[in-house]
Parts: sequence; C-alpha cells; structure tokens
Amino acid sequence: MGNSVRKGKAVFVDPTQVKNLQLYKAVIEDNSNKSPEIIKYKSDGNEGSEWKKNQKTALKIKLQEFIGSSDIVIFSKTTCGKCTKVKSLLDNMNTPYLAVEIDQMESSQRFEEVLYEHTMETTLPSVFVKEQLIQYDEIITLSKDGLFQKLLESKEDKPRDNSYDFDLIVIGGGSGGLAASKEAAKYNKKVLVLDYVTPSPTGTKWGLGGTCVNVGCIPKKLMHQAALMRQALKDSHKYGWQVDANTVQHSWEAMTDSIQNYIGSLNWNYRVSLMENKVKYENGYGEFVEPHKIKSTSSRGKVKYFTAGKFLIATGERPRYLGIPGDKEYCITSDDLFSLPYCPGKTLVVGASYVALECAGFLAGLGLDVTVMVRSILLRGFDQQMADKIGEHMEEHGVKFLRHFVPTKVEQIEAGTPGKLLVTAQSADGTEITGEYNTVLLAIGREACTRKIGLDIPGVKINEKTGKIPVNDAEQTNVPYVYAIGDVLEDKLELTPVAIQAGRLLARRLYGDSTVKCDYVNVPTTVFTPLEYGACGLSEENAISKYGEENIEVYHSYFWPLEWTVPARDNNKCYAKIICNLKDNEKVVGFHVLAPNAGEITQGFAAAIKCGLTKDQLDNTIGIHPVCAEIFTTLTVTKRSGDSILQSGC
Ligand code: FAD
Ligand code: NA7
Repeated sequence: MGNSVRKGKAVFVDPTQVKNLQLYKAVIEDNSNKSPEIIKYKSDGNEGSEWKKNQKTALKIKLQEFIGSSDIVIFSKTTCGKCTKVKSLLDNMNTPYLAVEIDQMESSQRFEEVLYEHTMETTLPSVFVKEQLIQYDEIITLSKDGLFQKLLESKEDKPRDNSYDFDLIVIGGGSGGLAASKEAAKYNKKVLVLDYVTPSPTGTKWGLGGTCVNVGCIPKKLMHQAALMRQALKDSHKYGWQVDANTVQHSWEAMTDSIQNYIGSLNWNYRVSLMENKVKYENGYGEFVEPHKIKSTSSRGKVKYFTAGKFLIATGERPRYLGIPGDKEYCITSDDLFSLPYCPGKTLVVGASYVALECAGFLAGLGLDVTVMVRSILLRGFDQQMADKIGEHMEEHGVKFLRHFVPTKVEQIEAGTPGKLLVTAQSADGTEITGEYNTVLLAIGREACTRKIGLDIPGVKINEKTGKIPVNDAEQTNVPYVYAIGDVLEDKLELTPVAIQAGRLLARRLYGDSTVKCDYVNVPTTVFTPLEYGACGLSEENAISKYGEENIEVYHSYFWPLEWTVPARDNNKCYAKIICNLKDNEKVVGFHVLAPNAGEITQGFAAAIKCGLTKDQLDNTIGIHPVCAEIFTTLTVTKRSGDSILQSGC
C-alpha cells in the first residue's frame, strides 16, 4: 500500500474551480503528500476559455487521477450510510485508502455524472481497488467471511497471462511519442503512453509534451522573439518612434512567467488531446522488466506493470555534462534556462552548436554580457560558410567568442540568484585562462535516454558509444515488435517535425493500410540565431564530397532587407546561396539563407526542392517585391566566377 495516502481523509482538488494552470499542476503533483484537508479554489474571474470548454474533460482526467492515486479509492458522500460502512470497515482493518467526498465538491453534480459514466453505477460508494471497481455488496459479503483483506492482497499489479494489456505502449510523451500514440488510437488500438521527466541536476522539471514544448523549440523561439524586439526598439526611432531604447527595461521574470504560462496551457492541451483520443496516459518512468512487460514508476514511487504486443521507444535526449569539477553543482543547461527564476546575468555558454549559439544569441539580444566558449568550429554539420557568417554577425552584435578552449573546472565564488562563478579553461596548447561569470550554460550536446530503460531485456541493440538506437527504414529495431522514433534514432535529424512525421507514419503502417515511410531527405531546418539561418538539403562541403567540385554550381548573393535600409544597419550580412547539380539539369541540392524570418522563407522552398526544383525553374519564378525571398529568383553570380556580390541598396 502506498504510505502517502492517509487513512480515511479526503484530499480534493476541483479542476473546474482552478484557474491557474501552474497552481493546478503543482497541486495535482503534490496533493497526496499534503496534510489531509479539503482543498478548494475559488475563481479569480480570470479563467481561460479552455477551462470552460473542457470542464467535463477536466473532471474525467481528475477522476482517472483519483482512481490511480491510491490502491483503494472510495468515491463517497459524507451523508451516505453505505459509504460510511465501507470506510469504517477499512478503518477497522487499519487499511489506508483515499476517500473522495463528492458532496464536498464545488461541482459535485457534474463530477457524479462523470463518475456514473465511468462506472455505470447509480449508487455510492464506488470503490476502486488497484483501479478495479468492486461492488459494495461484494465488499460486504467478503468482509463477513474475512475475505476482503485476502482480496486486497491478491489484487497484485499482475498482467493478464494470455493477453496483453495494450496493443501499443509508447515510452516517452514528447513530439514523436504523442503523435504516434494518438494516431495509433485512431485505429481503435489500445494505446498507453508513459511520460516522465527526470529532474535536471538543479531540480528543474516540467509537464507533458517533451523537449520541444517545455525546454526546446517553443521557449527558445519565444525568447528569440523577445530579443528581436530590442533590435526593433533600436530601429524604431528612424521610423519616427520617440523611444529611447537605452532607457527601456527588460524584465527576465516577466518574460519567463508569460512563456511558462503559455507552456502550461500547452501541457494541459496535450492531456486533453490524449484523453479525447482515448490514449491512456501514465505519468511514470517506463522500463522493460520482461520482453513484453514494462514497469512504470511514478514520482512518488508508485509502481505499475503493463504489457503490450508492440512497443515504441520515444524517450528523446537530455543535455550532456562536461564531467569536470563543479559542472553539475553550478552549471545550468537549456533544461534550466527557460524557466530560470532570475536573470542569468553575465553568461558563459559552453559549446558551439545550434543550441549554444541560439541561447547565446537571445541572451545577448536581451542585453546580457555573453561569451561563447568554442572547442573547435561553429555549427558542426552545417554549411561552414554560413556558420562563419553567423559567428561574425554575433560578434559584431556584442557576443564574445573564446575559441579553442574547453572548461576544466567551475568554482563558486558567491552564492546567489545569480551568484558568481569562476571558470578555468584550457586551450589545446595547454594555455590556461580563468573568467568570472554569473551563469555557466552548458550546451555541449545531448545524450539519448536509452541506457536506463531495460532495452537489454527484449534485446534491443543500441550503439554503445552514442546510446542511439539503429533502426531500419520502417523505424523497427532489431527486435521486430520494438520500434523507435525521434531523437533516440541513430543517424537521423533531431527535429520535432521529423519525430512527429515518423511517429504518425509508423502508426499508419502498423495499424492501417499505409506503406508510406518517413522520408528523412531534404528536411528543412532553421537556426534561430539573431540573424536566422535556414537550410534545406546539402551543405556546400557535403555537395562537393558527394558530386565533386566540378559538378556543382553555387549561386550566391548578399542582400539587404528593405526594413533594415532606413535604420541603415547590417548591409551585406544577409546572404543567399543555392547549390546545383550540373549533372542533373542544375537541380537544387542545397539551399541556404541568412535573413530575418529565414524559417518562413525556407519552408516554401523546401516544398519546391521536394518536387525536384531546378535553377531554371527558380529563374522562371516571378519574385515578390520587396521581400527577402525574391533574391532566390534572381541569382546570377556563381561562386566560381568570383564576381562581386556586395549590395549597395535593397
Ligand atoms: P522528446 O520531445 O525529448 O520527448 C521524450 C519524452 O520522453 C520526454 O518527455 C522525456 O522526459 C520522456 N522520457 C524519457 N525517458 C522516459 C522513460 N523512461 N519513461 C517515460 N518517459 C520518458 N527542434 C525543432 O524542430 N525546431 C527547433 O527550433 C528546436 N529547438 C530546440 C531547442 C532546444 C534547446 C532543444 C534542446 C531542442 C530543440 N529542438 C528543436 C529539437 C526537438 O526538441 C527534438 O527533436 C524533439 O523534441 C524530439 O522529440 P522526441 O519525441 O524524440 O523526444
Ligand atoms: P551538438 O550538435 O551535439 O553539438 C555539441 C557542441 O558542443 C559542439 O559545438 C561541440 O564541439 C561542443 N562540445 C562537445 N563536447 C564539448 C566539451 N567537452 N567541451 C566543449 N565543447 C564541447 O549539440 P547541441 O546541444 O547544440 O544540439 C544537440 C541536439 O539538441 C540538436 O541536434 C537538437 O536536436 C537539439 P565540437 O564541434 O565537437 O568540437
């Protein structure tokens, strides 16, 4: 029996009366550890429309949470004789249980309706033992014979022997796992999705939805937007606004509050959407304990077991640490940054790939003193000409770069929010330097979450060095009934839309008639550095090694966004480049753009590239004037020619 449940007391949170999503989440997480009391929240009159819309769903979710929150749950009324009898029976047996007193609820009638829909019982109490409904009469009869205690003991969390609990169990409720589970449920399959966030070393945790929504794409892009606003403020006086950008203040706390509130609403929507799609959700850490059986452990240590015919691993990745003195004690990662309750101040960003540069970019854009410590090159894996241009632009906009250094230790000089840290670093030639920072942000790559989920039990092979899972072109591991998608995959792009697409298509192939496989070629992507970088297809280096330098033609040009001409800034910084295969009708095999809104530009061209876009077709496309993307319809200068591509006007 879970010892967190207090005997005979009701702990109640009425979701329809809770208007603050963060508070609701906190209460749900903590409620069974709180002192036994009836908790009610009054409306602050500020409720979001989704709360009204989803009241019934909220109650259904709450009902399921109650049922799963204790080994014995009694839905009762304080005035009901039968209810009192069952509670006394359990009290006499000294057996802990959770009593939910419906008549104490603000929305008791609606909750009763939802309970009725669930149990099809018109009378109370409704007693659940290990999530199974037990009839009142059965309890009384058994108790007379002294058999009720035996019943409790026998109701172990054992799976049925001859059939699986689920058709599909998905481990990981992030971009890929949620997409796959909802799609599979559309084919009337019984699907369970487990999601569990292991807190970061500094204790940060978050809700349902995985990396992208909580600690990735979403907060990152919103903070990037906050930083761009500062540049817009600076530009605004040339457009007639009487704003002194130097006196305008930015509040880190206000920004993170707004962003976290939005994320809270997304977490909630994911819960509702799973419910609507009839996907069972468990907030538990999943690991294999038998080839077709997993164990789910909740944050309170409650263990459940589930079996399934098929499994999908979608556990994603978590930030890597340096393994030097002071890293886990004093450094943060992107997992902590987006909900950091205080402004990070003077920041050292360690690492030089896109997470590092994006974070450094928006922190500097918000006005902070930012240094990036680079071990070797910027943006490994991306087109290096574009990477260098991004670095130059960031440097011109105040970001400092410490090149060819790696940190060797981090010490605390002063505790605080932020405190003060002393970082010692060493270069390849042994030179040692030190520097003081308020915050050290590690962005040195991510580790696949595959080593602690018992993959050896079904015999799923991982790449021992990287932890990544090799799969065939149908996302199937070496064990035929175990599949994997998203960031855990070996040699695949780590992007949200890729995980979603792979998950959806997999479910359609497994349970529908589809044979369509995920196409990992020519996937567009954007790096949200202050000057955004959009790319699709091959980098120039990869095009040269694939086709040979003589067989490719590179067309390129600088350009000046019209909006930047009036404030007279950053001319000859935006850059467009396409790489064409001369042996294939000048088919575009690489597309690269450095521009404001580069992601918006790249998305459309990616569709054209998917359709086999050639240079000739680009030339025949009429541009839209005056926009940045029109440059791609007028590219004439080849890199080979060495002709000037500098612009004097837009
Ligand atoms: P995830 O979304 O990471 O989900 C995995 C889930 O499984 C997590 O909730 C995890 O807690 C849970 N889990 C792990 N182990 C277990 C277990 N044993 N039991 C139960 N649950 C478990 N991509 C883009 O496309 N665009 C961007 O702009 C972008 N920006 C990014 C910025 C940052 C800072 C980062 C870190 C990533 C960014 N990404 C971006 C990448 C994107 O977030 C990932 O590619 C995507 O989230 C991968 O989805 P997934 O389903 O594989 O894993
Ligand atoms: P990446 O793409 O794996 O890049 C890691 C970066 O960190 C890269 O610049 C590395 O330099 C650098 N690095 C790695 N180890 C160290 C040490 N020990 N010291 C200093 N610098 C180091 O990681 P990201 O976090 O940017 O992105 C990973 C994924 O997360 C991405 O694909 C998205 O899906 C989200 P190197 O070039 O190896 O010298």
